Amino acid sequence: MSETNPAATAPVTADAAPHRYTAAMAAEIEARWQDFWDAEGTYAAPNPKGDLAGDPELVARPKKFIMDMFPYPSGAGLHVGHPLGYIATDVFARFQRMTGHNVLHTLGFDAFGLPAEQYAVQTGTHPRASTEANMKNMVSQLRRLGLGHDKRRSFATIDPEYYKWTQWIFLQIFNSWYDDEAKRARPISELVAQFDSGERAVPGGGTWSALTEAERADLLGEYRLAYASDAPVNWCPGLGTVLANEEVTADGRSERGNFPVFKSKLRQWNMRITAYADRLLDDLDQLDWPEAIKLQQRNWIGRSEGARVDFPVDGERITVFTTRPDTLFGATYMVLAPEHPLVEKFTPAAWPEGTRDAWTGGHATPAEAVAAYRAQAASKSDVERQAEAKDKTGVFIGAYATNPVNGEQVPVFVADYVLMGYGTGAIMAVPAGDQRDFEFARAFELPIRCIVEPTDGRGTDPSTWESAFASYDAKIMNSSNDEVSLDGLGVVEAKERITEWLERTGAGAGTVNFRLRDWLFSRQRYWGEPFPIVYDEDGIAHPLPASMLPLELPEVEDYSPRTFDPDDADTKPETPLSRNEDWVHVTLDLGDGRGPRRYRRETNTMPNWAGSCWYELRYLDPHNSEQLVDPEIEQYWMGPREGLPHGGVDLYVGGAEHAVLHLLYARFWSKVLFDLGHVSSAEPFHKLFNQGMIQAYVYRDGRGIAVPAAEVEERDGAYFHGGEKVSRLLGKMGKSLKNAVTPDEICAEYGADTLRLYEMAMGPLDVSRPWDTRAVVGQFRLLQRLWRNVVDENTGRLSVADVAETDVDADTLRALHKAIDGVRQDLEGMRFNTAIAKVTELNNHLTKVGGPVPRPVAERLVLLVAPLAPHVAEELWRKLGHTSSVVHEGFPVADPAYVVDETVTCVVQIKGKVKARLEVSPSVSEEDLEKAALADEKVVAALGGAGIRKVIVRAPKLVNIVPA
Ligand code: ANZ
Repeated sequence: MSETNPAATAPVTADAAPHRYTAAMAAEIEARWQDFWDAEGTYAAPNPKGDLAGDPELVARPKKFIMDMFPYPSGAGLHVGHPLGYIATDVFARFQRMTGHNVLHTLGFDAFGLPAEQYAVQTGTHPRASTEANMKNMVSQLRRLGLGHDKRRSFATIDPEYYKWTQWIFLQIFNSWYDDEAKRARPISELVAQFDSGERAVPGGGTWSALTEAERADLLGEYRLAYASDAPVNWCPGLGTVLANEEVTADGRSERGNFPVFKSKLRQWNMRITAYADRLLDDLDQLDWPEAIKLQQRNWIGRSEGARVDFPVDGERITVFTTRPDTLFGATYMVLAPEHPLVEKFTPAAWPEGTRDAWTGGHATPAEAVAAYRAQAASKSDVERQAEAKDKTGVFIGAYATNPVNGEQVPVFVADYVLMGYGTGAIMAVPAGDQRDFEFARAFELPIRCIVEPTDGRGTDPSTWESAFASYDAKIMNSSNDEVSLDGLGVVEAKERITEWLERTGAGAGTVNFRLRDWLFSRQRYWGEPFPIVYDEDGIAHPLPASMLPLELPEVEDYSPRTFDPDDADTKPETPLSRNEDWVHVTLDLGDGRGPRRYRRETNTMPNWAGSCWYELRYLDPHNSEQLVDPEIEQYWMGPREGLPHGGVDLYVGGAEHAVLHLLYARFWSKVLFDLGHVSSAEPFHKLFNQGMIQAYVYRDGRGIAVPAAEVEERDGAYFHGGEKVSRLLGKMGKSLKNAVTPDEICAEYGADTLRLYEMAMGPLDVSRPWDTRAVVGQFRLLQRLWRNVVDENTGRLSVADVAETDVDADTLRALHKAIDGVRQDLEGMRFNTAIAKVTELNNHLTKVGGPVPRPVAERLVLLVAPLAPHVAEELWRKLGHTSSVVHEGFPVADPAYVVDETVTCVVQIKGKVKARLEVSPSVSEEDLEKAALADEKVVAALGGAGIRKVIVRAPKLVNIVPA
């Protein structure tokens, strides 16, 4: 894609030939076929039953469910970067239709949530009005691209008929618990039955029937998969809402808006996603997803194996989580997170005898020291607290705990480097083995005991060390008591032995800890799904019966969020829905035998991720008002496939930024719905593909301000705007950087088929690529040549030679069948750029041969192009005399006789000198090529038995061997 493409300056419209393929002709053809497809319902995918039932012959075909991550209806509309994935799935879906599949492909809108709301607030319009206007605009932009969507299946998450079912799923989750033994969710009524019958003991003793209603509600709240809790949450005053961990960046700010986020105790709804941590982790292995995304999910779930150890304190105990129980003999103090609930309990009225000045922070009493330290910690983000480089701070709480392994009394501190949200919020500190503990111990003059023999020559006296010593390849020392000795063992064996001892003596147990936290599920927003929950006069939460769904969003005078000074951690959220008193306070008969009563509605709304947690299911059966989805229809599209325990969407394409948000949440909901018997697949998306980004050049003037890219001129490799030299850097495309190019502009100038080809030809789909408007014309010219190969530009009539395939020259047949074979494989493998290269090659071959193109060749050329440039393909197919749409034609099949295996020559060098030449397949793997080279007679002879130091392989053309 050269900037100085000579073709770029040639006119593309003004031309003598009256029937040449021009932008005007493309516009006419495209509009006509888009109307035709709509009128004919060409892309309707039939269901096996129900209101979308259809052609049984199509239903009987193998199915393909191909899906995009649906868009937010943003006010800015689409730029050319947005449809990259949509075009790719469309090409793939069209190819699948032509290879005999019943293809479900459609697109809805993810229309609740912050972006839509912020846009509404900025423009002073109601979110529904602005969201709907934005959707309308995007629908027409997308229609212009000729995407083959089954429009009957489209919807927006803000449609009450859709969010009715989002609310219904919430109720299923609320009304279930996770049975750790059965390893699945079960209805909460079954748990109640267990408590009631005595099969399961009521925690704290007593019987179920003796509990008050409030006590029962509290107890069940400990089990429900959706529950309200007072745990510290991420409070973002700048946005005026609480956020999930997944929405907080690595440096402790809001992913949206980049505001500070604080830990604050607020009663909020949560989803018990942690119950599914193991399954979310294990089932990843079965998914056809990019490894990078799987890795991100694995890291986010963060499974650590270790032990819980109890340290007694005054008849109570502090439980810690450690991944290194083998270092227990080196634990010389303990740390509680400042927010730890036991801190108050263990803090005595006065400093104990002999407390060092350095430990008190200069405060008169432990309570004062702790309160001051807590206030200081609350104003920091988790990341700031954990920063490696930072000076370690903390205060002694005035209490000592007993190290169970040696009976030693160890002081207990609060320090902010221990987080409440991980493990148990308490640690045993092993300064010799953990760098943070080491630094803290140095700062607070705490003992450091060498319990792992250093292997780096530093010696076993920690007073001479400059850092902790951490290694898994060392031997334990100084670690024995009367019952157990770890001395001389390696880390792995020592862990096993001490865990055994902990379990035997009841001092602890082996355990697995996860980094994953429960999903904070409420937001202080207007523009989201209302919770189907009401509270009675005692504050007990009751689910609405399904018959009361959807619970529609009420009108409020002011829907904007209440935001605060971004740095003021002491603020409290306010929900917009609470402003509508009439809606909040209601008299309802919930049908639970209690008759009509006064209730207060929940005024939080669900997070914007809720609607995207299950939308794939609604595409299947979009108008069902009786069920989430008909089981037979769900089974047809999503059911488990051969050899795999799950089914799911066959191809899901979207950006990599959703790795631990949407993609984790949607998997969790699928698993709950699966456990409760509503769906047949425990995974929503079988194959995931992340498309790259379309980047664009950003031009900045001397002050660093972006100037409109369209106005920049290039002269001798430099860039100028209004005479001033400007800098050029590759960046994101967008309005704010003044470099957005819209699909509308490109469609107007060249047509949608050209835009589609250009986007697909830019490079491999998963790689980011720079947009270059000047290069688009290259694909336009391809279509012009294609047109010219089939149609007489002067008369507009078909100009192919009506001959049989047997009369076609051998060269052309070879070119044709190689192209068919290659394009077929490329489209199946989603290598759209190389598929286009092969079509181009065939088309150029026909141009070069000259004369009318033989009909058997022209027809197949058109079919090859059809998935990529569907409008022009339809038009040419019609011109070729067919009366049916090209969409359901069979994709050409290559005749193997003409697809002779191509080979390339690989040079084998030894110490840089050519010793042999091999004929190999162009797609040979590096391993195979290395083997072939080393096995070659000439190479073996040249090596003369010498060993090999190194082999450098550059498949398919070069192998360089360096003998020992
Ligand atoms: C003793 C020890 C000795 C530790 C040693 C490490 C090295 P991962 O691997 O991430 O699971 N830890 C536990 N809970 C914590 C919390 N709430 N905040 C901060 N740190 C916490 O890390 C687990 C280790 O991190 C635990 O093992 C604990 O320190 C610390 F040579 O215990 B270890």
